[in-house]
Amino acid sequence: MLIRKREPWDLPSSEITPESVYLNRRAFLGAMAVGAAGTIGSVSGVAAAKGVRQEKLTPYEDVTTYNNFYEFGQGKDDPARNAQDFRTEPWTVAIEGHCAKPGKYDLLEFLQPYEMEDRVYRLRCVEAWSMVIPWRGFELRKLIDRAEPTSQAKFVEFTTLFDPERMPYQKTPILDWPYVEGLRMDEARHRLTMMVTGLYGKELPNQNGAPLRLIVPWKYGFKSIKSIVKLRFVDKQPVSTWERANRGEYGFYSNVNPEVDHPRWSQARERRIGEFQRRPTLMFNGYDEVASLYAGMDLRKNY
Ligand SMILES: Nc1nc2c(c(=O)[nH]1)N[C@H]1C(S)=C(S)[C@@H](COP(=O)(O)O)O[C@H]1N2
Ligand SMILES: [Mo]
Repeated sequence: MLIRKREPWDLPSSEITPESVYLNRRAFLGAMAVGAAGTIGSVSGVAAAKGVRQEKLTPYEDVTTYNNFYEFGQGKDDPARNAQDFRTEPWTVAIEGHCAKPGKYDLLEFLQPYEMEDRVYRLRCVEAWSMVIPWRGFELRKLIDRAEPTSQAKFVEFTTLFDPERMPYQKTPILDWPYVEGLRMDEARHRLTMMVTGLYGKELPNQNGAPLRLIVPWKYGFKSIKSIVKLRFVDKQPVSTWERANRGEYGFYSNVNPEVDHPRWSQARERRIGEFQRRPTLMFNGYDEVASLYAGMDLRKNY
């Protein structure tokens, strides 16, 4: 049996509290969008999971009703409403590019080799709000190892489903579809980087990126691409959707760096969803252990 040191972000399933599971179940029964605001007060007692410095979990109802997912609209409450009927079956995931084991898999077959774990990570949006969420998934590096990338693979490019019939705002030009993101190979292989299939111990709700998304906790939320259908090993730095939309505002690295303001607002502080007082934003969103990935890089230029 593998005995592993308990990390600050680990959340044994037994510690996903009864309150959160209860809320979760109720949400799945349809109380999700309507009336959510009225119950925020009652969930403030959700026990803080060990880790992420003992911070309180963001209530399930906030996590699933305050979203960014432009394929389903630009308003924070649009995804919860507009993604309700999004079909995630069948779902295929393609592994392409510079690797020894490319392939195209049905989702279940694709996930089969991986044991899921629950981890509490902060998610910090470039819009200066943040949440603390128990994600369920596996380390991306395990997937990368299985694909056996060649020495030409310097970056991983991720692509969201393109299907305007299923993702209605892809019929509009608000972004250059499909949504694309990328990580440098060492960022992708960092043990904090997760492929995610669930939250609060349950399947990923559609509005949070079902059935498969990325979570990179030290970067701004937009790097955590949703509803992924393709991973591609490439030799050149991918051009991400947000860079393409506005190069002056969104760079490739997009590390949380409170010292670099967004051109239109400060990044020094953030509002934790469900709270009123702003808190200072931490470098790398508090995940100091990734600092070595950027040693020698100017993180003001490589924003
Ligand atoms: N495909 C896709 N992925 C996406 C987005 C999007 O619009 N489309 N929005 C991003 C942004 S800006 C954020 S902050 C997070 C939000 O994740 P959440 O809704 O689960 O909190 O998803 C990211 N992933
Ligand atoms: Mo975001």
